Amino acid sequence: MFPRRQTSERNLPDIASAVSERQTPNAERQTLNGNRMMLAFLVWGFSALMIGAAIGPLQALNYGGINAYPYLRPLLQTYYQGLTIHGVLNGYIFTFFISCGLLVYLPARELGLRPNMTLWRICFGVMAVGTLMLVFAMFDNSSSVLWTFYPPLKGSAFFYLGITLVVLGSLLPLAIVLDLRARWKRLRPGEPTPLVTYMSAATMLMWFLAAFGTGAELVIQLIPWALGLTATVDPMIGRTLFWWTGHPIVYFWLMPAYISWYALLPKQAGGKLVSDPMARLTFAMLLVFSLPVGSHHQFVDPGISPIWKGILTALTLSVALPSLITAFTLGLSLEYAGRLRGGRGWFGWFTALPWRDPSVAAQVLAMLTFIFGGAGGIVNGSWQLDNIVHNTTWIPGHFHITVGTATAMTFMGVAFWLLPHLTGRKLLSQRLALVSVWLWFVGMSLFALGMHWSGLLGVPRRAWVSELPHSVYERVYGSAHLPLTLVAIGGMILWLATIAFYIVFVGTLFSRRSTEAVPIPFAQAFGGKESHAIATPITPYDIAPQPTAKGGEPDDRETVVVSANPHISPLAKVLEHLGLLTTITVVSVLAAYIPILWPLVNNMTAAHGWKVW
Ligand code: HEM
Ligand SMILES: [Cu+2]
Repeated sequence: MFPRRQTSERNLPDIASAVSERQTPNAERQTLNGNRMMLAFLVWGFSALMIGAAIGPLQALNYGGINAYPYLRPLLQTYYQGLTIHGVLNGYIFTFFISCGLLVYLPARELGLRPNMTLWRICFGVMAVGTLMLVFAMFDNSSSVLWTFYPPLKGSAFFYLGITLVVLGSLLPLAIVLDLRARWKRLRPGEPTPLVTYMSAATMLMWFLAAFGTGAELVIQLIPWALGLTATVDPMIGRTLFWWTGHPIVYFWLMPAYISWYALLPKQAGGKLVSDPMARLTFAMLLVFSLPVGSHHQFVDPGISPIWKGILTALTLSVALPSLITAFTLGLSLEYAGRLRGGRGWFGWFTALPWRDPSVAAQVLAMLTFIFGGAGGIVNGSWQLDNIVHNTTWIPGHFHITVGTATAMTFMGVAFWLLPHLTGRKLLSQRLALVSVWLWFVGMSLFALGMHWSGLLGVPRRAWVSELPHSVYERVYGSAHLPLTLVAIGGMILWLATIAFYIVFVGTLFSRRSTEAVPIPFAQAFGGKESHAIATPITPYDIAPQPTAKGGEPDDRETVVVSANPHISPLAKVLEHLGLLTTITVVSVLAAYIPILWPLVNNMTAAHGWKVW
């Protein structure tokens, strides 16, 4: 429970984390600020990635023609069982746990307010139970339905119930963040929400609306079917509902990484964020634009009119807009930092960045990789071009430089400061951390190059190609020999990267205690017209002297503080209307999905379940 020693919760509901950190014993401080909870999310998430990333290189070897799976029985029966575990643990469990931690912890610390710990614990508990159910259903080989669980492939009820719990739990941070924001607004009426809290709220609102699609698919279609209450299922409705969620999920993967890039990285690089309103605009646009376009994953599906496929292509390109704003705003923020550090000329600022800091190196390399991911995404999102790459290795090539690097490596970079911050221990080795980051970057670049290239040569994704007799493999895929070899080599390098990373991660949990506290690197926004500047640490704002443990004396406290800028940008003011933005999003989702789903609902197919593994 939350200790009541320092503050009476009844009188001072909102200032728990403002209690002097220096005077509070370490253990207590951790409970006060939710450190332990955040650590639990971090460890659970990275444990999932550890299993998922151990399997990934086997899949890369598969494409290189090397079949490791016969040696892995009875742990893994088939390639598809491993691929389901890899996709689910990396794509859902790793990302969701890190995000549900960060999207509560960072806003709470930014505002200096205590998050609703009960809800946050329930969030962790529900997601953890869901994870265990999924792990059970996947490892007992009852549910090799891949991470998209398209019907009529039929997994066990444990699988669908598990994923339902994980999604339900992942929505609870919305309530926590909105509550934090409302309490802050009561303290500072009329002011715009501080940046990290704004971005977290926009992300969670987006995810909340996104979750309805798959939520409906699971509850209405898949769970009753898996429990035997219904005999058949409609695959097209299932796929459409899945992609309602499945497209915006990429923003649930990405926006937490953007939060770090916008609000923390400029400080770590030694500069400032050059535009706070542009950061808000990006998040507002992502909230509105990412929801209605999910069916662009169904360009080759029957039953969706060509007119819609054309509209979806146009709408999808609109999502490029916030990405371009992000590229320019972050590019300029890094250039500013590089020039402050003495960088000269066209590229001198880039080499002048603090490359020896593994957290900075990880995130800047993640951003670089993401440029290629964005470019490939424009191909995928265009109906005509998608026909060339659809269901080839191009697609996993694409999402390994987006979620698999832009997000994953950013989270790794965040862990390099967050672990010492949460535990008070030193990072095990800066050098090994740097090694893991560069290995991941090089390995993923080779891997992704090979995957994109072999995709253009027609190599299918999700195919146990190494199980073919060698002569057949050579005859069918021989022309893609070079790119498939790159895939396999990239996979091996990624294995080394993973090992290096986990030595640092686990080692840090047990390394020696540090004497210096590691603060959260909240960046200041560039001066002038920005809506808020975040400063840390300065004296807290408008908190009246608080009674302390010793009885009534005001103490000198140290906390993260948001200082208001008198020149509030008009853009930030407009974007403050999150309710309105949410309403616009709801209307546009309905406008997109009612016409797509209506013909499907009026022409239902009844498919029986398949178990093909
Ligand atoms: C250790 C590095 C990794 C390697 C070598 C690797 C390798 C692969 C390969 C070769 C595939 C394609 C399999 C196929 O289409 O048959 C794949 C699929 C996938 N990977 Fe990775 N991966 C790695 C890390 C990651 C990370 C970090 C994430 C996400 C955070 C991720 C998420 C996925 C997902 C969602 C799929 C799709 C599974 C499916 O098609 O059902 N992977 N991976
Ligand atoms: Cu999409």
